[in-house]
Amino acid sequence: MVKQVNLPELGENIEGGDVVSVLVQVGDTLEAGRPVLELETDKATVEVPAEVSGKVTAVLVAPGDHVKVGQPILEVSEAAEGAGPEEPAAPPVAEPTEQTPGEPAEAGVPTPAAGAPEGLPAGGGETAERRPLRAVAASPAARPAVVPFAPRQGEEARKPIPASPAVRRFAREIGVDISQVPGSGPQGRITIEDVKAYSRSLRRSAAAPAQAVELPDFERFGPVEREAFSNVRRATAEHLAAAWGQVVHVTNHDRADITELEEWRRRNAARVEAAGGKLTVTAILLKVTAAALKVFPKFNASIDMAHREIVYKRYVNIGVAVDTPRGLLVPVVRDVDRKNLVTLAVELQELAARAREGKIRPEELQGGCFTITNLGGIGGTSFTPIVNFPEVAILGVSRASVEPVFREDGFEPRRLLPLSLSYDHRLIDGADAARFLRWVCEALEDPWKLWLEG
Ligand code: CAO
Repeated sequence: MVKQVNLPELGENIEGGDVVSVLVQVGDTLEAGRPVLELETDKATVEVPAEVSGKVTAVLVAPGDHVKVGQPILEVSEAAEGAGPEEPAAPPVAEPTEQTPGEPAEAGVPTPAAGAPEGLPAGGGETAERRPLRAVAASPAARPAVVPFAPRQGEEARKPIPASPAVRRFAREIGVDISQVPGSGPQGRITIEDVKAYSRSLRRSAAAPAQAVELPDFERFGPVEREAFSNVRRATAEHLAAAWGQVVHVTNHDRADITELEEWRRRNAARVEAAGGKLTVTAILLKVTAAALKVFPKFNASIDMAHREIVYKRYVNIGVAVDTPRGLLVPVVRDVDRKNLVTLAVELQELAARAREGKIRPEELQGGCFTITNLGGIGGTSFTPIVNFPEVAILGVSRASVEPVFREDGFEPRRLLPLSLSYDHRLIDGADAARFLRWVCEALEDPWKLWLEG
């Protein structure tokens, strides 16, 4: 029997993507789980696995096609044995019926990715099973651009949300946090129209900073070429524009004397290499920054403007910007405060390699509390990194160089590492930032500080 295979649910807030390559052809024998498509979504490029076993009788998509969740991609004549169940198409969003208000609050529902079309689930309907997907690239825009990310708290959280279950389900399906939606009905009751209007306003505010400004006719001055944005580039542009629009950016610069640390690094390089890692400045900075985040918890926080609250994270996950052929990716090293330097160096090397090879999973790009971006391997004396919103600070690292430094007995050649800390001035004062950055510098100069204070 020939079965139509539809594009399965790909994950939260993913509604479809562009086909990068088709990994099967007519006549191929499929096994459930084998990748059939490489699809570039606005979050990641993922390999879509087959959900059925059998023989491919038709390929319904080609590279460059835009495919939506639920759209047919293949036809397969099912194997008599061992065939897996077919993924159902994404259910259409039924027009919800109004019901009695008074359901408990639902918290922490992420907002939609910019550009999710209205009325379509932005991925992850409540009944859809999540499939394991292998991401082959992703952007920092894996985060929603405008994020009322914290749950309602205290008194607020105990108040019922005046919306019917169907309206709440609709909000959940399109990725809207119902607790943020202003209701226009009697006693503030939230209707389906309110959810749609709120979703539209989020998209507008997310897109606003990146909105098109009229350009001059460049061809008047000479020939030009145009190239369409990839999904990743579009999402990156939107995320950074939204971050730029939200965060009140200031950057502090400082320099750490890493002369002794550099000798220590070279002495210990072989040991870390034997464990499969590379003892680099970035790995060392992971360790030092994790300790600094414990000493200065405001840097390990987010701002919840909707509730006028600071959200302190009691975990330390640090993202590291990696330069890859598909663009900038920020994989996250988890629980950095609980790992030794050898483990961190191995993990960093492995994550960066997988990011470059396009093998990072979407969830590995989420959950960061703070970001390190090291351009020192390439060059530069300082820069002003953009805070990876909703984080509140990011550490930029430039190229270490040997310079004459005046010490007690005159000038000495010392290796100095330039550091640039950008932070959100809404939460962090300049003095806080200077102290944080100084602490990092002093810990690099005298690692015993980690024992004493870290
Ligand atoms: N100063 C001087 N040398 C540096 C350095 C620095 N700040 N940082 C790295 N290096 C050196 C390393 O020591 C290594 O040299 P050796 O091989 O002689 O030891 C070499 O540069 C390459 O280092 P690396 O890149 O392999 O290792 P890393 O762990 O320091 O960095 C990573 C890992 C992923 C951060 C880096 O490879 C990378 O991708 N950086 C770019 C990040 C980026 O694009 N940021 C911009 C984001 S904002 O648009």
